[in-house]
Amino acid sequence: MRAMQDLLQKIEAYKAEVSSFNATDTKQVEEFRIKWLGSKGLVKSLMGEMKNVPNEQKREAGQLLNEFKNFVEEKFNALKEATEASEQSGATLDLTLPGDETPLGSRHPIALMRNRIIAIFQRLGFAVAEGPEIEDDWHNFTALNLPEHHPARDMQDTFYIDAGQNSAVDWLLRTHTSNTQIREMEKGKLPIRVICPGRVYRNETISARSHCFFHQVEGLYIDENVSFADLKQTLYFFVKEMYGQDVRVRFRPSYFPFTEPSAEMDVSCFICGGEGCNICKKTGWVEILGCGMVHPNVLQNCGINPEKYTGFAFGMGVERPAMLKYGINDIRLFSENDVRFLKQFTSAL
Ligand code: 2U9
Repeated sequence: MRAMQDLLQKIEAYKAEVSSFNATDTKQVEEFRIKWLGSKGLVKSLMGEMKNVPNEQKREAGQLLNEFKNFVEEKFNALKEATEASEQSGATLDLTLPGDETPLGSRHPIALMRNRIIAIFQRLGFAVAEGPEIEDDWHNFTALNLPEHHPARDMQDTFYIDAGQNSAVDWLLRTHTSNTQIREMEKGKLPIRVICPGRVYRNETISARSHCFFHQVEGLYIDENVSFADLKQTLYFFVKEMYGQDVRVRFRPSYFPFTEPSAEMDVSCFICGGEGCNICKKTGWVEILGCGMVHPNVLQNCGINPEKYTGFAFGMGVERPAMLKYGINDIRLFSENDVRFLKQFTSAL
């Protein structure tokens, strides 16, 4: 009984070994033949074990052994045929062939534009700061001098988070990256010169022109004796680096609760050069950012003495300049993750 069992086990194991064997040249095929089918090979030695099998099982054992021998011979013929064919056609391994190309990802156009903006301000000594997208009411609104009943706080414009009845504060998705500057100011280390990129959320209907989330880069500079002249020079440098040395700039008075005085900055249209086109709505000017001197109340809210320190701040969206630069006509493309869209952009910074 045992002899038959041993034989069956060996045949199974040998079959697995033969099946998984592969050869790349005729030399390996010959080694295979000697090992399995040679006069001192494993098939012969298995045959020799027949003598230990009891008589009444000899017939069955002989059949199995014959099947196994055929199996090895078939494998040998197949290996021989394959290697001879490839050697005759000269298809040996060509080490000079180029390797498989590694597919490279690409940078998202929003990241490309954001990095361009950041790099310019970094050259002026601004550090990058990031803050949370889920924020409390203080850092997003109250500290920024947004009065309690300001329309921006409305449920219509802001995504509030239901944190349950016991929550001591109102939680929301930040509506601008200004929460990050507030957090920098609260740290109490002066002077401050930071640039704050990030995603912000507003409760808007999604269309080709607006989305319920988008990206901003905001900046803040606080020190003794910082003036509106510093603000203008910093932003002049930025636009000339961004849109070329010939670009013209104009400031228009504006209003933001967190800056006083406040302004919006336009550049001469970089599409038509100021002649008038669809992008600048025939005005020759394109609005690119808002700015102003930090309101004394905002400094005070963060424990900074407005008698001693002053500062300027500015903010801009990333989507619009990216759409203009890359000729993208629908803001929704940025968040659809369609590879046909994404792969059109470079993998460089
Ligand atoms: C602090 C104090 C002041 C940031 C500013 C703007 C003006 C502005 C908009 C541009 C287009 C937002 O993306 S947008 O819709 N931003 O016009 N942002 S001043 O002022 C600050 C920020 C933080 C502590």
